[in-house]
Amino acid sequence: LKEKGLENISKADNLDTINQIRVSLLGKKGPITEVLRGMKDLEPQERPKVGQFANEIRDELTKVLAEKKEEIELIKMAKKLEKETIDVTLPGKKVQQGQSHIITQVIDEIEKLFIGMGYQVVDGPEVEEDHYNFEMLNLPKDHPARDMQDTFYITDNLLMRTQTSPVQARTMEIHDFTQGPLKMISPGKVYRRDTDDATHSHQFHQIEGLVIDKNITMADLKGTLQLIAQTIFGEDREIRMRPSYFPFTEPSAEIDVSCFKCNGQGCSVCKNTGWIEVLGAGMVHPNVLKMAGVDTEVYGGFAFGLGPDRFAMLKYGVDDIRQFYLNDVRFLNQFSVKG
Ligand code: FA5
Repeated sequence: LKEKGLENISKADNLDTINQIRVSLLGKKGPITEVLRGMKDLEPQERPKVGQFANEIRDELTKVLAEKKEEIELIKMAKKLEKETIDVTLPGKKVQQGQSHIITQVIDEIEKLFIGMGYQVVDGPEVEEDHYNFEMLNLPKDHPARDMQDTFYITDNLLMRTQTSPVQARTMEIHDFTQGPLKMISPGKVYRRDTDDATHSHQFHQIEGLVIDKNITMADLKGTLQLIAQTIFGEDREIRMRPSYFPFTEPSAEIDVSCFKCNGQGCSVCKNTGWIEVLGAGMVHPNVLKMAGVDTEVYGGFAFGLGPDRFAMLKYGVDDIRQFYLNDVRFLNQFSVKG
């Protein structure tokens, strides 16, 4: 029985067979249990011998079964590991990398230019008080020019800022002129109840610029604006200054840039004029200076507000502003930052 059992065990190659052998040899109905159970029918002097012999066989078979079981489990594990080997020569999956948005790139470029000229970059709230968005900018309640910028109101006195100009008022109010002139830019999002079309969005960006010092003239403003246009668009793009009106500047001007590939013939973005308006500017109105507590006998300055969305359209030949807000990566990936 033992020899036969050991032979069967050594031939077994899976756990099911091992289990079957264990049950058939050592189970309740197996031969060894039967021998042990039949001891009571033996002569008393034979019982210890038979008992010891049966126990020895049972212990040995139990031990060999356990060893074989372990061996089979090890082989099984080795086979599994072999199957799961990683093929290091397979090409990996490429992780999609993000990049800064085309408008952020334009804003960064303009910021860099102004930081280089000693301007500070100031942040302001997007949910703004009527007081700073309009009143401090020479636009009292009921002023007709408020209609120039259709406003999203939150309450009577709170609104989504329609322009970055309130940051001018906030900064002027706290600037200590004994420490030197004020030179700042302020980039950020602005909101208007404009109907979306190829050149208008209800949420867009502006960069405000403000310089307050002694002896500032319109020539300083013009030179600064020319520098911006040349830096962003290159030498070959034309700019023109048109007289305009803003309640917070006097005199005021609007600046147009010649359109991409329009060659003066006109194109869709420029509504067949060959030009697109990219910024408003002017000499800071004395009322604005006075309201912020600036001494108009000593100080004056210029201000401008430019639209980076329009700048990006012109720089890259994008013919619809809505492209910037669709978050289509096929579009955005075309403007990856180089270097
Ligand atoms: C202003 O918002 C003035 N605060 C600018 C200013 C600042 C003038 C300081 C004088 C002194 P305006 O509404 O023209 O002006 O907007 C300025 C620029 O924002 C425009 O030239 C244009 O480039 C951009 N812009 C205006 N409306 C939209 C719009 N709906 N979508 C995209 N860009 C716009």
